[in-house]
Amino acid sequence: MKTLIINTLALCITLFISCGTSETKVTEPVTKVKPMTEKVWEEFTIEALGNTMMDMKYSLKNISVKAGSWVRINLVNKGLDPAMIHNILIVNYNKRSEVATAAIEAGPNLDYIPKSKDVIAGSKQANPGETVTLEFKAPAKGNYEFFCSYPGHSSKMRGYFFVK
Ligand SMILES: [Cu+2]
Repeated sequence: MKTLIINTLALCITLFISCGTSETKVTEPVTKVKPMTEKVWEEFTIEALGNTMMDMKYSLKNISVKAGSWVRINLVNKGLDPAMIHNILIVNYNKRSEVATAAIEAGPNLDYIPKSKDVIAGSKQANPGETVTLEFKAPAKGNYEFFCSYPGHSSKMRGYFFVK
């Protein structure tokens, strides 16, 4: 019995040592992996203003970012009326109306973000007083549009997004 215990102990020690050795071998290539390049962020804060379908608007009309950057948009809903629910979608140029129509079908469960190749990015909905943040990698150089896809808002709440 004693021999068995000693043998087991010896085995454990052997395993421990061999494990230790193989571990150092494994870690070596990991240290050679290049560190990830830092993301360059361009940050914007857009206020959603107004309390009626007539006067609602974004505080920004144009957004311009550098190609290759990451974009962070903070959408601050300054509305007080419970009907003032907003989001923000970035879409391909000239596709605003088309995406706005598809957004109604997508509905609130999808935050009015239709599954479409013309949608670059879309935020969650912000209720009055709330802020939502949208983060995405800037698409290829070119002109894009942004708008609120909450039903009935797309013609009043919109602007242009440029990647330069
Ligand atoms: Cu809206």
